[in-house]
Amino acid sequence: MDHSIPIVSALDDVYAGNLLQHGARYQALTEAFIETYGAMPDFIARAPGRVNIIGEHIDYCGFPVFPMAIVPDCLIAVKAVDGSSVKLSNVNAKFAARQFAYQSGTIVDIDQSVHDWVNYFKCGYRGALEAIANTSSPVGMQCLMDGSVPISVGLSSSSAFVCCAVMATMKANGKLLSQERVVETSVASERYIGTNGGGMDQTTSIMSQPQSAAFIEFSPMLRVTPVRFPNTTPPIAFVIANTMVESDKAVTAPTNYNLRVVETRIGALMLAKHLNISEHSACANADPLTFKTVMDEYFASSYPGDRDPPVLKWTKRLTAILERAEALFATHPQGFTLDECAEYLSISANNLMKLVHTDRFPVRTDRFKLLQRAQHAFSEALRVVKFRQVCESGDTSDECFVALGALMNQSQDSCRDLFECSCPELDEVCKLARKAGSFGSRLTGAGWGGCSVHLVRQDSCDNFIATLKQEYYSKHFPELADDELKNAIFATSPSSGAAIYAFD
Ligand code: NG1
Ligand code: MG
Repeated sequence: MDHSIPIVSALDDVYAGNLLQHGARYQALTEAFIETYGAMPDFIARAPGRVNIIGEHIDYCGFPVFPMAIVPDCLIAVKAVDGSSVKLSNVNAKFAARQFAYQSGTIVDIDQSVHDWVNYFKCGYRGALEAIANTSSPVGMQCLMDGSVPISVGLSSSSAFVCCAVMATMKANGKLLSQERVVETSVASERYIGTNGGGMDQTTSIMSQPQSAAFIEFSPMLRVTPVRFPNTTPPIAFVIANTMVESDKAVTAPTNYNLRVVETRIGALMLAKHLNISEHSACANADPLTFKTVMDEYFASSYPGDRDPPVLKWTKRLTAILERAEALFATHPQGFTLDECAEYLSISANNLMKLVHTDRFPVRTDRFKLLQRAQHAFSEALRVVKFRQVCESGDTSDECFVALGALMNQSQDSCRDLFECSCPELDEVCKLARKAGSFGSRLTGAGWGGCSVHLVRQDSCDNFIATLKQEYYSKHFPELADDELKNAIFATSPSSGAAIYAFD
């Protein structure tokens, strides 16, 4: 059953608990819109950023993840006008105004080689028009954006922007589709930028419920289960700390993000062959084969664990399939060359690259480290289901901090040692954070820089932040101004998902 995007005319539906600070922001955006375009906007589309608590680099493997939406978000004030040109301005003067016209046929072309901020809007605009099948006469749009998600730091500023552009374009054309359709459109749209992303960020931005994290399953179909953190005393708090190391996924994709996607895809193909999973059923649908699909196919016939409670079933399956993956990949601990993979699969190297979409997302490497990537993916999936189990166990003792924190620390070790998507600054921040009282510290988002997330007791948040400012920021970035520091390290709690704010 599909869910609809909330249309609200009161902000407390969107910012439970953070109302005051945001009322002023909407007021300022509306006034700036009138100044820019000489009229009131029809509506303001809102899509939040997200922090991934645990479950890294496994959404594109088809495994469940555990992120939560955060208060920082992307706002786009919109007025539909005659004609078919789109005007896009930004309250942040750093992003110069842009204008483009709808071109019948291609709708709008996106030059991936130019890293221009308008490309993210164009992705959403194009995806939305394709989704509502209105590529004949879209309305003209006057847009003004205000983004408060720090950019390229792993908090999904890019996905918040694309989701917001999708909703804005659909709403302006009078066809705002369901949450599920907006997610599907946004995931496909963001790939026009050139990164072969999974669906975690867009799903979290669009489908999060207030005061809850989201247990997101992608396969066999998209399913979001709101999960509240254990009601401990004092409450659990999360602090986000940006290493200030820029990691623009769109730029480093061929040796980082997109390469990891290809390694897990090739791993899934080889594992399927190793387990004699028939090509036909495993690759039934057009989507590339994932580790999750291989695992489901492998146990589809008969498996004793079927009637076990969820975590026990997951544990049995993931442990069993990881053993088989290790048996297969341990022959090449230094990694496999493309030819070795193609030979194992009895297909040409060219066909293999096509099968894993490197024609659209080129990668650069001479070895695919399949053993390490599989070990991370399967073990991370198990940590996610265990994390949810602790949250839903009903236990509200201090033990929750320790159990949840330990899973986050294990995730960081696996990201650093097996998936190799950490960096020295992230490792340093996590070490300092644990010394400063964090129960669990790990990178969040794609990694290779960007943000980290820390599980702390709410009553020690301020001391924790002060210690990290002392131990990390004042040492490495003494020139950071106070307002930049406010954006670099901050406490956060689950925010609600996307909404359309319609002036009553
Ligand atoms: P960030 O770092 O927020 O761009 C990326 C992917 C996610 C997921 C994480 C790693 C996109 C749009 N986002 O997030 O799908 O794979 O890395 O867990 O590609
Ligand atoms: Mg992103």
